[in-house]
Amino acid sequence: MKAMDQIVQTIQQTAHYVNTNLPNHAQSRVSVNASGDKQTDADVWADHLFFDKLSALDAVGSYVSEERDAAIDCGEGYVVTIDPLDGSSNLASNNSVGTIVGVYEAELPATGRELCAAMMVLYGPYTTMTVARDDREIVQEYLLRDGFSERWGEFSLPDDPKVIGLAGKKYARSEGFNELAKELEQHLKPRYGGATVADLAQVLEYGGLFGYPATTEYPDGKLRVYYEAVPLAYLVEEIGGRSTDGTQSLLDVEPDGLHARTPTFLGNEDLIERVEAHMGDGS
Ligand code: AFP
Repeated sequence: MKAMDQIVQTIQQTAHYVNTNLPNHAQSRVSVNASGDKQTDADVWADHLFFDKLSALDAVGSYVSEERDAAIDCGEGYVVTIDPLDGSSNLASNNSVGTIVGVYEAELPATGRELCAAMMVLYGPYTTMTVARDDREIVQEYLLRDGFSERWGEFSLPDDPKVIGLAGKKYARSEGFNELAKELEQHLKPRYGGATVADLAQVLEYGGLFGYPATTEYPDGKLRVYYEAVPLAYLVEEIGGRSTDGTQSLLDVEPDGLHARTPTFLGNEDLIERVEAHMGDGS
């Protein structure tokens, strides 16, 4: 089997297991990890599952997880970055969570231009997995049920945007950003849930904009370059959408460490242009 197929299948199989066993983590305890982020028992559990399965593959040379301080060397092969359980604070309220994966042929540090695949799993009322690969023409969505992964459809982005999901408390965001948000929210329906994969899924279904800007609490934005922003930007750009950190595509961001953060905006081209026009004037 091709090395990339091994990785995709392993993520699918592990996601099935995560999906089936998430109820055991409904009341996950919260602690703080080494980089100062909240970490639940479920984050640690999912990280161990994905590590055990991925590190056993010949295809994987390095495992780089949001839940770990450093990359784990597994031999020769692709560098896999992962947020094993994105949005885990949503477990307490029984809202959706996800898994985000990036696959690099290059060693890190690298920009998103070096990605050769990205995937996201959404554990919602049903579980889906979206896969973008540089050796495939289309971005494929799979429905994961009864232990199988069915090809479900091709991913696309509607031209006529309908929804907007913006993070951050108003008082913690810049005045300029709040002005832009106010303008956009006149025409787009606000939809924000606090798990990037789930929030992005709404944008991909209905068209629109997802954004986590810089705030006073997170001056560089909250989302991690390697584990959230860049792999999701790859998925969105592969289907004709755009991404930005305010001035450039997220695929061009040069992270200054494994846990670097970035302001993150993903969605329809015209909305990303409006974000860039607004932020370009110093807002
Ligand atoms: P958790 O995994 O700690 O729940 O964080 C999720 C996340 O990194 C991302 O998925 C969300 O978009 C963002 O944080 C939500 O942050 P706020 O709680 O500040 O809205």
